[in-house]
Amino acid sequence: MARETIQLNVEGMSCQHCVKAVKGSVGALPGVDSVEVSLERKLVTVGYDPAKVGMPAMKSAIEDAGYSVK
Ligand SMILES: [Cu+2]
Repeated sequence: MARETIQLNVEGMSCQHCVKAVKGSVGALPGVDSVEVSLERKLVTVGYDPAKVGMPAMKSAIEDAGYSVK
């Protein structure tokens, strides 16, 4: 299966709870196989299968968790 990574700039994450919330909601999307979060850089790095999931679904998952994607 093809795998790609994308980096999203996410505003509003401040602690480990936020990291868990973002990892949980993005990680629950079908096709996502890894989620890394850097609080300092406000960066979420997602490994995914582009045949199954795309950036719009990731953006909504992050927004549903209460954060915003720039
Ligand atoms: Cu938090």
